Amino acid sequence: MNIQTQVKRRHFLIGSAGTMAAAAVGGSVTAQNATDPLPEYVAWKDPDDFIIHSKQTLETKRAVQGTELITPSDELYIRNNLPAPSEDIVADRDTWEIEINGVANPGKMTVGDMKTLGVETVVCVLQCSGNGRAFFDHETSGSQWSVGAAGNVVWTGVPVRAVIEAMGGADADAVFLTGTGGEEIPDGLPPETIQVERSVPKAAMDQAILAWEMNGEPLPLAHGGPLRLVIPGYYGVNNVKYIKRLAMTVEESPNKIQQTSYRVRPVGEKGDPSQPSMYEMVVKSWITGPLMDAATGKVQIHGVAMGGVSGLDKIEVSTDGGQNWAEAQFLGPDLGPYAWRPFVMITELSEGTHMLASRATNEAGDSQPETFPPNERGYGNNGWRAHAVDVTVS
Ligand SMILES: Nc1nc2c(c(=O)[nH]1)N[C@H]1C(S)=C(S)[C@@H](COP(=O)(O)O)O[C@H]1N2
Ligand SMILES: [Mo]
Repeated sequence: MNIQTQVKRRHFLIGSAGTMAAAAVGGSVTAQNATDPLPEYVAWKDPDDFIIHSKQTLETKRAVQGTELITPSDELYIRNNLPAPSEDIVADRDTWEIEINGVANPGKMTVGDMKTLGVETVVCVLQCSGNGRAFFDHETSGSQWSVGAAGNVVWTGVPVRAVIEAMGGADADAVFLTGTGGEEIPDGLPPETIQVERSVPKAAMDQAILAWEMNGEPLPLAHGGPLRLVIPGYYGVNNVKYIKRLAMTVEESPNKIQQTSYRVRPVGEKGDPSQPSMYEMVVKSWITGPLMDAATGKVQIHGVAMGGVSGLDKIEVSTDGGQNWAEAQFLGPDLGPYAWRPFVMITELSEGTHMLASRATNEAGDSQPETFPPNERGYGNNGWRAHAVDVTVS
């Protein structure tokens, strides 16, 4: 049996339990067979590139990530808490209007207006808070992501600070930058229970942009077009898609997704606002090949590494389950502190089973721990052991 069968089997077991639990509470998760066509809004993606957890949850396959410097848009994972809005909202992109509050001159601004204020390009990892959740031993509700709820993306848009300045500057007492998603909330449901609205510390304004372009093309609806808030270095959920309101606020959003969801707490405890919110990402890496059996002799071990909110210092690889480590090489250019870097190491593997692991260290001096402590929702896993792969060489 090769590693892929083992991993799949484990994920299948955990995954089906998770899906059933989610369906039981929310009723909104629809199990999807891999043979079903992809839903309309993501029909331009290739189902073979993904593990399809649900219509709103597509995970990029580990092998597909390979040594890609930039994740092509059609390979990027998808995570929607609510059904995506209609394609109509990207029909005339420059007329998309967002409301801006918590500034000296509150009002509305269109994407067309924003394009005259300034433009920046930033490369950053987009990663779901639950990426790596499937590797925890305890039972977690939520999508059983392994490594594929992450990609490295080129975003282009206007710096948030330019927009805030154009509106006369932020209110002096503002503490947070709050973005609201443009999904329609079904009648009868209190918006605060399901609306995607996230608040991040206002210091994130230093790097935040409102993006209309992804990987050099107009931002696809599925990834938040016509306009998306991008907070480089912050977990996926803070990167609000189809943003319709941006506000400098004194308080965090009262919505569930801010108050009690995405909170790190011990296993068995409920979420509450006193617990840490999923904001800044941490140093992390994983091997993307080989994942299956290999032949004896020389092999190329490769993967991807990210520093979180700091650049990468080094990446090490172990072929013996973490007893010995050797430095691997980064491949291609360094695209900044928020981007990931592919890495490779060419080595010789003898006959037998080898546990291949990778461990990244960032410029701040943080290294991946051997094991990341379990937490109720399975957020933030960057333990190197859980991300290792067993490869049998014969
Ligand atoms: N408006 C809106 N923004 C959203 C979401 C959403 O459901 N609605 N999901 C969030 C979560 S949890 C993640 S991980 C990322 C996923 O982005 P992607 O689908 O472009 O990969 O978007 C975030 N922004
Ligand atoms: Mo997410």
